[in-house]
Amino acid sequence: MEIKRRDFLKITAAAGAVAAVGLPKLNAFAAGHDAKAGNAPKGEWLPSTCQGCTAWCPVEFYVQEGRIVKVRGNQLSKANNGYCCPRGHLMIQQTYDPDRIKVPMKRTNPQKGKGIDPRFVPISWDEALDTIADKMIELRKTGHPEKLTYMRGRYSPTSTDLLYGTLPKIYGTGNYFSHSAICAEAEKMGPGYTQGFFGYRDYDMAKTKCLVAWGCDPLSSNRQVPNAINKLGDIFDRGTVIVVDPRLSSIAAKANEWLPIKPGEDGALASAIAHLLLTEGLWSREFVGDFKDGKNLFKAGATVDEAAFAEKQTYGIVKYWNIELKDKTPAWAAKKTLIPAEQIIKVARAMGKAGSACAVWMGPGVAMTPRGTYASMAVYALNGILGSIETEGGVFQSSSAPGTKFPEIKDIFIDELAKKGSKGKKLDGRGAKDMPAIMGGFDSKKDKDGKVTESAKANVVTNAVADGILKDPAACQIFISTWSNFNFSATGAQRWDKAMAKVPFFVHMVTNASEMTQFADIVLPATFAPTEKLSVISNMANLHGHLSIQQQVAKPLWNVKAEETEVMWLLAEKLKARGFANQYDYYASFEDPETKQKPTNAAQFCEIAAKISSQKAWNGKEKLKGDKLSSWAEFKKKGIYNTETYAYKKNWGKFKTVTHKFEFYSETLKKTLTLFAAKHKTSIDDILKASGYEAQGELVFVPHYESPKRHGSEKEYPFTFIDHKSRLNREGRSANTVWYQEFKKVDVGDKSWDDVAKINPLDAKKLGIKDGDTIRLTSTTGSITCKARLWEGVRQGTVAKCYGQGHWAYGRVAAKEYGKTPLGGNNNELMPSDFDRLSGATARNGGFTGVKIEKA
Ligand SMILES: Nc1nc2c(c(=O)[nH]1)N[C@H]1C(S)=C(S)[C@@H](COP(=O)(O)OP(=O)(O)OC[C@H]3O[C@@H](n4cnc5c(=O)[nH]c(N)nc54)[C@H](O)[C@@H]3O)O[C@H]1N2
Ligand SMILES: Nc1nc2c(c(=O)[nH]1)N[C@H]1C(S)=C(S)[C@@H](COP(=O)(O)OP(=O)(O)OC[C@H]3O[C@@H](n4cnc5c(=O)[nH]c(N)nc54)[C@H](O)[C@@H]3O)O[C@H]1N2
Ligand code: SF4
Ligand SMILES: [Mo]
Repeated sequence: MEIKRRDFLKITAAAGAVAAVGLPKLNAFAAGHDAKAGNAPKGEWLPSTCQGCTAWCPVEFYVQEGRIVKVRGNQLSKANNGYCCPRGHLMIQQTYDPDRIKVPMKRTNPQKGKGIDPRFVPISWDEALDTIADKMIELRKTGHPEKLTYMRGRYSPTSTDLLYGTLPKIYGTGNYFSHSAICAEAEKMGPGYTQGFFGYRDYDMAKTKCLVAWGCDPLSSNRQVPNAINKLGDIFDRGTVIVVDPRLSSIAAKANEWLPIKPGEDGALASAIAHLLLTEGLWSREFVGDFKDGKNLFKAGATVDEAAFAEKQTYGIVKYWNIELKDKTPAWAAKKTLIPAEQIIKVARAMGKAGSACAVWMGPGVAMTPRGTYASMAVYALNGILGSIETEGGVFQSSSAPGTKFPEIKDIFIDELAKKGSKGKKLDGRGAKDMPAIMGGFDSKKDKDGKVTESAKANVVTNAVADGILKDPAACQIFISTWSNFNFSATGAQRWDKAMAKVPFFVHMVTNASEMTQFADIVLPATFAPTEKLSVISNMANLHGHLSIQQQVAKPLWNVKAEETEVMWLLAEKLKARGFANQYDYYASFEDPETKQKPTNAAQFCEIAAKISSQKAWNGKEKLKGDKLSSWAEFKKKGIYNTETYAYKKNWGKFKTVTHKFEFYSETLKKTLTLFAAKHKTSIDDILKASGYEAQGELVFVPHYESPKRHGSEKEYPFTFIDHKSRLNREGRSANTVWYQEFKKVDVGDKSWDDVAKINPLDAKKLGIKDGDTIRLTSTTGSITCKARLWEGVRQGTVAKCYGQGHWAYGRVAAKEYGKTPLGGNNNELMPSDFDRLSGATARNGGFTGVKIEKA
């Protein structure tokens, strides 16, 4: 007898209900004090926001007698339907981590380097901020404020403006950098240069008939795990789940079709699927249009006359066919991708059948690769061909929540020195001929006389800052960084160890003394954002945008402060006392939207800032179609404002591209590159070549296949390295909790309390390696040691390893020996620093790292 999956679940659920009679209700906590639980103290659920990953989930903490004991999703959230993911629970251990930085500290060992004891000693907040202010004033006196560098790692989307958006501008440095280029910027190139939307997408999972998870695992990571876990099951009932990933991920293990692609060959697969969708007539007539006489002229190998096709919401489908797709058959792609042609055809047909209810969910595995811009465009373009842009079951631009910006930083707050300092060349080398970093397209500015100046945007190149410092150490005299750990999180991590050792004065504002902190001169203990910091977080999922409060849910045990608000206010006071009042004067000009009062201390400033940024959601003055809230107090109590549901086809006819269409032939990229090449007085082809791409001529402007790049010869480094996120990684921040270590085995193929490289058993046999052996992985950049895990979830010739372990600092749990010996090995010491140069993003995926494996 065959029981359908759904029926099976119904049967087991019914059986479960019987068995559960007499047991405590699963939601016992929700009721608060439960008589049956004995003398359990009364508690309450308090809302805040998790920032363990970029889902930024609205959550609630159950607090008993001032202690956090449990976590769940905010019951009012439409993004996560009241659930949090497994990582959400780790927040309790992160809050109460005994290895947290408890007070400000200063370094007493002038020597800096990996493994060198900083000999930190405790100091007061006053002494710490006095020291920083003195150094900052001293540097300004030399006339070179641009020698101060600020880098943010993770941040709050609103209060970051009070540090990242304010301090550099008023103090006078153009050297401020976000971590975003080591995050997922290349992913934005696909939707950006086709649809004019340089951002992360949302998905109508409740209606999707075919989900293609391509280079990501929405059940374990990516940007809306609770919603993905919640909705995936039903997609199987409606249609097909297809996964393109060289490694057997959680979602691949559940999928109807798993395509274990050869790393870095995603562009080939995308082009072949597009080829098949066109030759078999499976494109969207409503979105793309049709041949004028209704006859499909897309025949393999044959060029098509552009005049024969009438497009609707798109631009350049025939050019795309002629320039890239006509010869990219499934048989051609099968050789590149090692996916059988039959399977390519089968999945392309399933996608075509679902049509505009097929969502291609593209992730970093496609894009965060050398030359990733074009793979990102190629995979994303499938949504255009299928017409699943903003349709039922399709792919969406982010729904924005109604935030309010802080008051403008007027000219009176920016002195001449600051103006001069902000203008200089940036340490990250963005905009050089071989580093276009044009994520975002081009800018168009009109001056007073109506004259328009256009220029290509220059985006951040986070990982090149280390190179900038190494090239010219004198250019960085003061380095301030928050919520970051680039010595661990950035590829070619060894460069950061060298660079940070050269910085004469480094201030780190973090919760734990991780790898980067080992180089600090002053350490400032930061609030653990989700449980101790007041801010407002905005995001979207499940076709809703939201504003979610982040607040202190229990009194912090240690002397911690919020970096973007409290610390900035206190620092501004110190600078004012030294005769530089601009930052203070700017902050002091803020006004409480309810009481109209101006801040007079750090706590007031912090609260006023949160009120300003969230006011539209609760002031009753705006006509909003989402939740109804009537005061700041109500917003704080409920913790969330949800917008109305995102409307279908909202941007059809007005995409932010040059043509306002979905561009298969990107006039937007052409224009941006034309502006960029003109600035360098050279040709577009020359720029592409200098930046390491293969395309020349017209191919540059269409999504297309570029072959994968590899560091290390196949002979010396025969294995291709696959990096992926852990289901329990809260970015780089959870490895010092025992729950992370204890439950590490939830990563398919991994082991608890250990760090493993997953090797195909046939390869292991050839190498004479057994399961559990200690092995050494070596690349052109470095070596790491970990355990071997024999696992059939990777192809022969590849080796997969989770990112997250390998800490040599951070705390007693994360490191084998704090400050000295890592637990396992850090993938970023193996992966060389390389880029997708058109976006400036760091490469991590696409199998660009060749490694050799030896018994250690
Ligand atoms: N190999 C590999 N490398 C990766 C990735 C990968 O998948 N593989 N992922 C990349 C991605 S997508 C990203 S976004 C980056 C992230 O990398 P980074 O931006 O460097 O951030 P984290 O490593 O998460 O930051 C850790 C630091 O934050 C501090 N910290 C923890 N919680 C808080 C807090 O609430 N407030 C403050 N102020 N500090 C806190 C800790 O002390 C620690 O020093 O890593 C990237 N690196
Ligand atoms: N659990 C967890 N979730 C997170 C985070 C976290 O730290 N932990 N961080 C958040 C952040 S900051 C970000 S930026 C997002 C985005 O990040 P995610 O979407 O979580 O992506 P990664 O795991 O970095 O992407 C790598 C994926 O691509 C696969 N891959 C590697 N090489 C290739 C290839 O050549 N082709 C294909 N098709 N696939 C390949 C890997 O096996 C892996 O599944 O995730 C967020 N979600
Ligand atoms: S870790 Fe991410 S998905 Fe999980 S609860 Fe936190 S924000 Fe949500
Ligand atoms: Mo990220």
